[in-house]
Amino acid sequence: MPFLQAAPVLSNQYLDDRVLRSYLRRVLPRTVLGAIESDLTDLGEYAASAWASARARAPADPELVQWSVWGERIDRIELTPAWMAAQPLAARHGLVAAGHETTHGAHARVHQFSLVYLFHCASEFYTCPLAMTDGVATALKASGNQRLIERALPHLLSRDPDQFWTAGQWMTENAGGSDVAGTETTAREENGRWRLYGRKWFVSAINAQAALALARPAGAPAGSDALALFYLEPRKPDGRWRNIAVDRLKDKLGTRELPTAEIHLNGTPAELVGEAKFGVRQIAPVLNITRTWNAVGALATMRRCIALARDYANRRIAFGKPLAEQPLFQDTLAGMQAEFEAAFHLVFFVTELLGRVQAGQADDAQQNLLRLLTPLAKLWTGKLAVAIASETCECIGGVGYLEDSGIPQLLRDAQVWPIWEGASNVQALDFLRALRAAGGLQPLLSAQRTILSQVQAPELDACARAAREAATRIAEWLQKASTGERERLEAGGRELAFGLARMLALSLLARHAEWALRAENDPRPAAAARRFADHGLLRLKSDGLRDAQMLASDSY
Ligand code: MFK
Repeated sequence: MPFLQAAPVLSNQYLDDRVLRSYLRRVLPRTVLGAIESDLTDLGEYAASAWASARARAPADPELVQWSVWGERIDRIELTPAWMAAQPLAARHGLVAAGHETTHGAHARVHQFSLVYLFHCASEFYTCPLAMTDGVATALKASGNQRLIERALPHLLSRDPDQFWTAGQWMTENAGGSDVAGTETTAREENGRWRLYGRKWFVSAINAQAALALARPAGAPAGSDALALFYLEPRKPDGRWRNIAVDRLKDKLGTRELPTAEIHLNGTPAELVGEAKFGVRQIAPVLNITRTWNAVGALATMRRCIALARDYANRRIAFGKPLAEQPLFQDTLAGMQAEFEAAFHLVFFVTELLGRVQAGQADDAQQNLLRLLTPLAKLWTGKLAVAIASETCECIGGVGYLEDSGIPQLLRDAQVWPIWEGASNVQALDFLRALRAAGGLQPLLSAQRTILSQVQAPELDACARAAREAATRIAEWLQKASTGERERLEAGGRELAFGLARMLALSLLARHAEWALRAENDPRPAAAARRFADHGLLRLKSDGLRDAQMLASDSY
């Protein structure tokens, strides 16, 4: 018998998830958990079977068919099998709808994002158009535009696959993805109707039935305030494009199942969402919702990677025993688990806040907290997912580097989390923007005090101390940085954001660990908190602005 390696296998991804199940038991009333648990179990089963079936077939990319055999320009996009399966599944399970339904009150977002977390990897990034659909529904509600609300929301929030629409967010142009002030797409009013002309450079949800797009009304001045937000439906009822040419699909490092297109708008009819300016402000709700999806998707990547590495470690024998029994491997896995577990509690805390804000149950401090934490969660989890996916490749060794093991795809896909929806530095700058609006760290620090007041167990003493010390150091750093040159604060923005995210994540994990010790007699969250605290929370720069300028401009 030749030597064979055993492939990692996934079991039901809900039933097998200690972190998610324990968290839901703490935060959800028993009746709510009872009502949603069979749905979560179904998606957990789907996640496991989708992983197995994807291993059994050749990978497929979507294809753009630009011309019919008869010479007509059709720009048809052929989707992958996983995407064809995802559309009805997403509608039936209410992947978007659950976040907006009132059945479970302020718990709507925890419910929805538990579904998203379980579905993401199996969906092969169908969660991308779903995220934007959620964002567009949220922005339309905020706009108060009754006509568009009545037109689009019954579709965007439908659980009926025949009625369900997805929606896109068309912002990025050649001139820039981060700095949208350079938007060149023009809106012209022709015979009482707005039409859009220009080129959108990264259109992720090209198969969506609706979209929000930024454009500059003809004659409006330069700059971002003059941009307006438009709603459009890209296709006619017969499926033909409304004056849109799909130039090509992007050839991407990862997320290859997701058809991301370059398009030209050649007079596409559109409708103003609000006033004919301040479009960035109007599209901001989309950004905040999709950044939350991003953080949950990054968590899903981490969880998938760790589940595979752990299963593999139980099967793989080296040096006479399973990897899972070898101290250094155990330590490696423990480090990944601790980081993931802390990130999990931060991200799901954000979903709790979002649910409360949406249900009208949040005070000003909680609203500020949500605004501050959304970019922090997106920034930290995006980077962490890449690190954990990379470590997973290494855990699985040479086979983890082989395409058909499915592991390299996790790493390539993970690399998108820190890039799209605003790269890490954009999140850091957005955090500084939100910090200015909130008037400082107070909402964050007082939330942390409340959370840590619930941590009493001696096993968690060191964690609570580390979190408090980090808060003090951050406040001192910020005080100093805020009194100096503006560049100094900006240059330190990324590390400030990481530090705050890790500090609050440790506090939240410790609070959950306290509960798990008492309510579930489970010492594992406390072990995760101790390990996470050991990793360290802060890498604040002392005064590196001049050094950074020198190093950044380095040449021979
Ligand atoms: C599971 C799957 C998940 C996700 C799938 C997603 C697929 C995504 C494909 C994409 O990547 S789509 C493109 C994503 N693009 C971005 O995220 C853009 C990144 N750039 C930024 O976020 C910039 O910060 C921004 C474009 C917003 C800068 O614009 P401006 O106009 O130069 O900024 P300014 O003047 O500071 O802000 C204008 C207004 O918007 C201000 O309001 P006021 O006028 O009332 O003062 C800001 O406060 C407000 N604003 C900006 N960002 C905000 C915000 N308000 C709330 N939340 C925010 N995040």
